[in-house]
Amino acid sequence: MKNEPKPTLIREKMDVCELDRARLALMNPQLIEQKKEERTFEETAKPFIELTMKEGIETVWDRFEMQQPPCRYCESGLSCSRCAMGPCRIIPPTRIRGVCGADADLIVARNLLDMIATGAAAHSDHGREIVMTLYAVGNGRAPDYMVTDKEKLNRLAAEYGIDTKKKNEKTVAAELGQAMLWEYGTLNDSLRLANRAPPATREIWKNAGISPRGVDREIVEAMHRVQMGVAADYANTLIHGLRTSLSDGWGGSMIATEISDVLFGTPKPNESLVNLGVVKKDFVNISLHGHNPLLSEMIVRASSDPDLKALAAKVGAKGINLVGLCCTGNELLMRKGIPNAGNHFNQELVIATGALEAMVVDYQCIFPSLPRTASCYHTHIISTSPKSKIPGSYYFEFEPENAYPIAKAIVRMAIENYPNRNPSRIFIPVKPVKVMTGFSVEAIKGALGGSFKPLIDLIAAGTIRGAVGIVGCNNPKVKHDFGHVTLSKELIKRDILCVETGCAAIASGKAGLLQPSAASLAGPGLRSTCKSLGIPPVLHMGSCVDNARILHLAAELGNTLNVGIHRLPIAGAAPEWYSQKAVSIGAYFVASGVYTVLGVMPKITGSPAVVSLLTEGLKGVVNASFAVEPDPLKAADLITDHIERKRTELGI
Ligand code: BF8
Repeated sequence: MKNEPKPTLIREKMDVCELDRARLALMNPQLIEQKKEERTFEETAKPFIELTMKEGIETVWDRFEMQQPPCRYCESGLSCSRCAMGPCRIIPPTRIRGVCGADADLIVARNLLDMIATGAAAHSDHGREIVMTLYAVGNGRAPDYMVTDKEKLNRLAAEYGIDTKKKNEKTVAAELGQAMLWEYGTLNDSLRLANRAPPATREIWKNAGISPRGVDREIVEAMHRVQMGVAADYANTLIHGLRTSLSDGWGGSMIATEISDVLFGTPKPNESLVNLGVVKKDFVNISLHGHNPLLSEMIVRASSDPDLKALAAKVGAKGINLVGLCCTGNELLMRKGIPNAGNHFNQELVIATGALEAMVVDYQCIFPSLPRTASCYHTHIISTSPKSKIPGSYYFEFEPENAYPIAKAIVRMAIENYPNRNPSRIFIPVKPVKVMTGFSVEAIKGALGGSFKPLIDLIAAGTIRGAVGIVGCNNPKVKHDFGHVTLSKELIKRDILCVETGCAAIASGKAGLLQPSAASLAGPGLRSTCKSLGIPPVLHMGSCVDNARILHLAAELGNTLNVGIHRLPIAGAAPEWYSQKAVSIGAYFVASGVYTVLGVMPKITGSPAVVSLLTEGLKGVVNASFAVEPDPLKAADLITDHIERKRTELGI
């Protein structure tokens, strides 16, 4: 304990709760009742939203209201502030070009490429940290980590052409780590894991000039292109967006997924609980929020440390209770069965339980205002990444070389905060919902008896009409969880299997769709299949980088049938997306041949040419396109029509 790492405070501790309360107009009970219904579709979130409104605790919905109305030029993608000659806005009939000469089409396309590159960078940099840890394991520099899935390590090594004979595990880990790190740069000029795609899909990429060459290479080239005076043609700009996104889906994200499995285990079906009711009244509660499993896996281990358990008892707690949030939560739910408190819009509400001693964050999708929220309670916000030092948080600099001592110090800090809670403010009026998760590609194959052929036979027979990947976030433009849950329910009713990740998967979990018993909500074919296999009609496939699992599954189906991914009766959907990462995901789904329906309009309406390229023109390039449909029932119709069309084309 003497040598345990100590946190630093990023700027000063926030104490702004009273200020925020004074600023937020207190609402009358009728308005609270109305807004509670408007803000979320999740019944178990409603009491917490009500509490925040009654107590004047600021949430994402309040900030969204403060930002209304939005700038309509920004909303349509027609504003540009990339260089110092601007900012510029396109306002016909007079302002039809920016100072640099870029027209509406180019401004919209550059903005979109920027979003794709940002999202691809986020996923891929996360992947880099994971693979650097594997490399460090191989070189004996990360003593707290180990290879958990040896079979996967060897399988991946074989994919990378590494001879594993007569080599020990550490050597293979180091060689595989190095081979993957090379793929981030420019030396290889191709991505090994992209070879998983069916030959017909790879041929399409080759013909379109979008075969991904290197993860960093495509992202850096994208940033080069958005520099003023480089990109000049909107279509040429967006085609590089597809290439960049492929380097994420078949590169950075796939590497993140596969090596996380190697280090922490490939998920297998398991049972757990979700929603805010997973916070336990008399326990030290720690939420693990963000995206990267490197630290959170260590915290899971530290929470079983006998000294820390004894300390928890000493402060009067019944134990240490870990709960996940967002995608770090998805990683832990899939592999370890750690209960999950919710998705993106549950992150502030979990603090309002009054029973959260610490929220530990790594990066991505973390509201920078969390310390403001926490200042209304005793909760510590603990940041851990040098990329995401949050003002008002306690900061431990996470390093894989020193992972376990850091994890222990964090858990200790949470335990020592337990006596500071105010028992009269503890508010956990909801019960958690059961979920079955852990459907990695390997687990799905295992459930099918070791081959994808039975699934293909079921699809060919029409028992299951097709499959849809539902992914992405929460966005205050959509009632929280409404898009995900409504679309999932409608599709399973139509015998369409849903595979889900990220916040979409958690939304389905909270709505009870990740239980085998939800098969009763499915159409007759999907229902009987789920019942005979003992699985839910909505399969949880993991976090957002785990959308690579969905690509891998599509590739397996295409390879089994010997067709390109674009010929399969499958689709993608992101009903409530907000993030740049989701733009990259949507782009690599489409570039891989998967028709994808968005529930929120991207900022592209200022250019009819860009809209037309994305919704129509791409069909001539990658045999797939985007659609935008905010109504989830109409989105279900679009998806069903697409799946039926693909079935007809396949002659099934
Ligand atoms: O990566 S689904 S809100 S938590 S971006 Fe974020 Fe969106 Fe959730 Fe995970 Ni993905």
